[in-house]
Amino acid sequence: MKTATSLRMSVGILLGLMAARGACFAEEQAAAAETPGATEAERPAPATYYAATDGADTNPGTQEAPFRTLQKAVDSVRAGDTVIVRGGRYAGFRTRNLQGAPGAPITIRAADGEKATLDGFITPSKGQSGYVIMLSGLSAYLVLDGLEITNSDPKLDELRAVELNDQADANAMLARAKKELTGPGMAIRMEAGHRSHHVIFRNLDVHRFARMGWSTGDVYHCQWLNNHVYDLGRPFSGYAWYVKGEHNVWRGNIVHDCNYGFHLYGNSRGRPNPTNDSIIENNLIFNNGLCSAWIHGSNRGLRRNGTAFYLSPGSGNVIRNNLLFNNYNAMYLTGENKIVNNTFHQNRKTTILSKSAKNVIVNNIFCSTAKNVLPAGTALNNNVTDDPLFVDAAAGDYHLQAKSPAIDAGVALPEVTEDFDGVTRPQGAGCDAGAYEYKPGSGGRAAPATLSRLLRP
Ligand SMILES: [Ca+2]
Repeated sequence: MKTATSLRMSVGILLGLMAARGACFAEEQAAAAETPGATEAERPAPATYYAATDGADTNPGTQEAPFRTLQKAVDSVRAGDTVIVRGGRYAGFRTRNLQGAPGAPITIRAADGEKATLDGFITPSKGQSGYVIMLSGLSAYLVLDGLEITNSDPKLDELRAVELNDQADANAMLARAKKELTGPGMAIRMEAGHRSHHVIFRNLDVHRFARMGWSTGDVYHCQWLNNHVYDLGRPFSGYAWYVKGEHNVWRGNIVHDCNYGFHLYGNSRGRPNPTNDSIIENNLIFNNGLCSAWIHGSNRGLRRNGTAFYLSPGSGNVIRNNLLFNNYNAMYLTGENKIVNNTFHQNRKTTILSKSAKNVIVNNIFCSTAKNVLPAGTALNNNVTDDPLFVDAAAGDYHLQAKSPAIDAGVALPEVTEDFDGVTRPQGAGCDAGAYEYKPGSGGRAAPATLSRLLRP
């Protein structure tokens, strides 16, 4: 473990974290140069606009006289403003160069306790490349919070239900899908080539798309927090996240029943902009890798495998305290990353498939019939492969029983100071393997409530 490589990586990651928490970056300076308008001192007081299904776009957008569309609301905002979306169904929106400012983000959120749904099927678009939300140009300092984003196109159910026995069936169904699906295939797109940054997506419920959740070009210092993302990538091959860039964070997301879950990519053929120096932590990642009929370039076929977490190319990423279970392939990696204190359970084909010996794989639980496929020389230490004695995996409770062999089986890592629940590591004689640290005498800690609910038969 204490190799020169891992120490060098630790320093690199710490530097990355420090950079992520700093205030001044080249891309922000570039963004500031592009951002027209007022300085902080000159900026008017932040406004709050409302959208409601009984509103009108001729209204002023106040709580008493709300807008009808999110498009009108988004077209009205400036840095620091908030849009509150009342309960009900809405069409999506498009923006260009929508930018808040440091300390004055533009926030678009659901009203407290109300279910606000952006449904792509309200304004259907031809072809599966459409999206419910399009963030064109350079987007910066935005927050999207608490919204449901989906596509209620009933054709999706019909096409997904077509029985596929061979290539000819798949081709015929895909040909129909291209013609007959009219809702957009993606939830959110951030336009490539603009280095968008500081966009936060949190508490969103993104589901039921034929292709993707998010599709972006390179983005920086963006965060995905506590989103529920599911039912994506069928019948076309697709992803919950198709994202690249640096210093991004995924934390606390629940990702399931997708073809691919995370697809963190980079440009091919040695060009720049891989996925670097990002943090992926405390996510629940399960039932991904579903079979999807697919079209990829000129190739057509039945895609029988998918990967829950795909990262290539990219280095300096820390993947910690995640639970990955019942996926087809759990994880694919190249580059030089840290995969530490994750719990892998009942993944089916491969657990970690790595194309690089420089990935550091430490303190994980591997409890699967699936195997790791790793190059010789990979730093593979302090992982637990014996039955880890989970409290109740079937109910989503991956805490450790008192006699678990994972207890104190790990090594102390500077990147992992807490567990999935936020409990300080280590407890007892040393760090545990897996996403949860056993805390003697703490009584039972419950499984994540949403996970328990989802797994309940
Ligand atoms: Ca311990």
